Amino acid sequence: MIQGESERSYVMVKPDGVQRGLVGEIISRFERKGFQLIGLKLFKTPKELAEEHYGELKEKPFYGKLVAYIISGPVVCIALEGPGIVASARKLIGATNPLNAEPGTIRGDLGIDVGRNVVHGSDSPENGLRELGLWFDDDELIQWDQHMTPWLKE
Ligand code: IDP
Repeated sequence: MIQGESERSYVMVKPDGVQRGLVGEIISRFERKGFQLIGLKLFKTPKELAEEHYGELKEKPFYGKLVAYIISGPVVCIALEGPGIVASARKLIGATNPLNAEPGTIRGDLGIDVGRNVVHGSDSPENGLRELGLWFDDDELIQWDQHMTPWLKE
């Protein structure tokens, strides 16, 4: 039996991940884990959206460079659903600084610089919903029956 309510998380392949050809690898890690994909698009981020998404970091010294990095090329927006998805996605993604991220995590396996850390994942269920609202229109999120469910959940 799987514990916990179903949650939603906003995961994003950042411009470095797209440029490096890591989109398939990153989506694949979440698919193989068993989480359900409910939204997916390649997207060129408007500056205002990047600023709003990272609004909590406005006072940080790296904020300007962070926004510039996020709008520097296309990103891949990924909406995922599942029990405990938010915490689980954060574990799969690994620590913010790839040099501190455990091997086996996305950042631990695929990066070396905190300013180029390949992927984003929401840090709370509330932020998951907030971020999905920022990056996706309602009609871009698809409800569908995952026929694998009986093989994933008791
Ligand atoms: P998170 O992405 O692991 O949740 P946050 O602290 O929310 O980490 O920071 C958001 C993003 O800001 C990071 O993913 C990274 O791209 C960038 N960032 C965080 N700390 C630094 C830093 O010290 N230098 C440059 N960029 C940073």
